[in-house]
Amino acid sequence: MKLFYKAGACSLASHIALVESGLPFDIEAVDLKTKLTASGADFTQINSKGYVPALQLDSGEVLTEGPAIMQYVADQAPEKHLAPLADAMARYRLQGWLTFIGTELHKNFSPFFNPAATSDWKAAAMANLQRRLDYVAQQVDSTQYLLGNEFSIGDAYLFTVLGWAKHIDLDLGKWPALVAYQARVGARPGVQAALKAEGLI
Ligand SMILES: N[C@@H](CCC(=O)N[C@@H](CS)C(=O)NCC(=O)O)C(=O)O
Repeated sequence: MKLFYKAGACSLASHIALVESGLPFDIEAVDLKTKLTASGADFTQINSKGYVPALQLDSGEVLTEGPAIMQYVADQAPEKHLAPLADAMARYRLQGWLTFIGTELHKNFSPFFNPAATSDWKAAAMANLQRRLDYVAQQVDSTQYLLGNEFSIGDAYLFTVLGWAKHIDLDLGKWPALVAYQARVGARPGVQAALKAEGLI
């Protein structure tokens, strides 16, 4: 398998999932401006949506959308418990988290990385982020990870988006539970390995 990624972008969550799965994989960086991969390939021929992450399977098939990629990876290594089994209630809770992180957090960070975003749009997104992070902080205050005491791909995704706060005017210090959570997830060897491979530490 090969993961197409950009350092520190949402593809980091899929990267963490791959490392935590213990499965063999390669990574290749993508320049999102030129849409060229590190080896010079036209990324739009790999993912016509032009964004990361994209996971090329050994069959040549390409899977896109972070939550789908992460669930695929988790299901290839069930012994690692990166996602509850497909028919368990906890799997639907995980999908709830992946949707929440994707739509309520990730996409409210997006205007801060979009040069065309207006200040009104950014202000509305920041207000949404503050409200949603209040909720997330309450949730992780009493448990180690999103689903309880076991790390899951939901944590890979939440950790990744929380990492963007330092690039915008969003001080996570307001939520000690989030700071503690970030440190807890960030200390995992698999997370450290993915950060290192992307040149982030
Ligand atoms: N819905 C997609 C969103 C992916 C996405 O937002 N990727 C960003 C990086 S975090 C990107 O590659 N943006 C560049 C672009 O859209 O051209 C997913 O969840 O995988």
